[in-house]
Amino acid sequence: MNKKCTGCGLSLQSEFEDKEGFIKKENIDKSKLCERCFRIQNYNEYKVVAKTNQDFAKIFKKIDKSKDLVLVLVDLLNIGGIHELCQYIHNDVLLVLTKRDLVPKQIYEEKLLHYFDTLPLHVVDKIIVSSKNNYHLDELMELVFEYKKSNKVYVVGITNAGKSTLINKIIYNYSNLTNRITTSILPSTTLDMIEIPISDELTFIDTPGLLVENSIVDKVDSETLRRIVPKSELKPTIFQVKCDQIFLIDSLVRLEVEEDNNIVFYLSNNLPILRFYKDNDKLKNLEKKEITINEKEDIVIEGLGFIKVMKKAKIKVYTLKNVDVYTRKSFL
Ligand SMILES: Nc1nc2c(ncn2[C@@H]2O[C@H](COP(=O)(O)OP(=O)(O)OP(=O)(O)O)[C@@H](O)[C@H]2O)c(=O)[nH]1
Ligand SMILES: [Mg+2]
Repeated sequence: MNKKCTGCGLSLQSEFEDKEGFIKKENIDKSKLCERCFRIQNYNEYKVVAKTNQDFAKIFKKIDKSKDLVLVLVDLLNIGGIHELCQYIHNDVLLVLTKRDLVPKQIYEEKLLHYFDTLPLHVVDKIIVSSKNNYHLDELMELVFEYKKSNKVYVVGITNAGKSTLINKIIYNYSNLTNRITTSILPSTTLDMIEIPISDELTFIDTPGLLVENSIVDKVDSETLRRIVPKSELKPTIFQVKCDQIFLIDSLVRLEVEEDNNIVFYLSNNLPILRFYKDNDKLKNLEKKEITINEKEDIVIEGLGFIKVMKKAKIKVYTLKNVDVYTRKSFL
């Protein structure tokens, strides 16, 4: 059998129920989706698949051998992992910064675009889009036609960057196709390449996303994940810190700030932030990291969000085991 699931790209099979691509024998003629995609699309029920980046490296090699244009998608609120992705891509790249609707409106787009100037990629052009709001999608299509060298255009990125959502919007806006690629808030939704022929001149190819190691997203249950993933424009929360203070983010992070400072939290609006003026033991059982941060840098908690700190400081961050915490030049 060589029929592929139109949701995740895997070959369909009806022999092994616990393996990927499974579909019941009686459904094979009438359905285009494997059971996992059917359940995500219809019931929002997700079965986690254990993938590694080695599984995907083979797929990326195929892109590298081609001369086709590649759209590299970067989720503006989750830019971790992008440097790892760069090592796989040596084609011409159209850099597409996604999920504009989640970033505060007043942020200058030029500044956002500028931040990615030094990526080790052959970037022919850059654009900021929102698939959710149809923002700049016509402009994106114009750029694709301007720069494509063949009929094939690959869409790559870190898992959850929004690749499949973007292609679904393109299918809806610019083609007569009716299929829908599976999308979800969980990592590794797309599992193999999926070719989407938009017209005779243009086929988009969706690809599985690269996994970011040590991200919080694969260390929490699905209910917590729903709170972590931002759904609406981020409302930054600003705190003026005077002497020792403790901040708790949901049940996921404890932050100890010891000197006067101003700090801004960029997190999903659904994550509660509590401030304490007196010492307590809450969330002290989490893994502690001592971070030295310079002025106008961010502390990134991989997969959760980031915290902008205005003055040089030493800050203690407690969070889940094996979640990366690091500093970077301030982004927003
Ligand atoms: N607010 C907002 N959410 C978006 C946008 N694009 C995608 N998303 C959400 O981001 C999550 C991931 O989207 P997908 O399209 O499945 O991401 P992907 O890059 O295909 O992920 P993998 O297949 O796992 O590599 C989903 O919950 C989408 O609804 C956008 O423009 N705005
Ligand atoms: Mg996908």
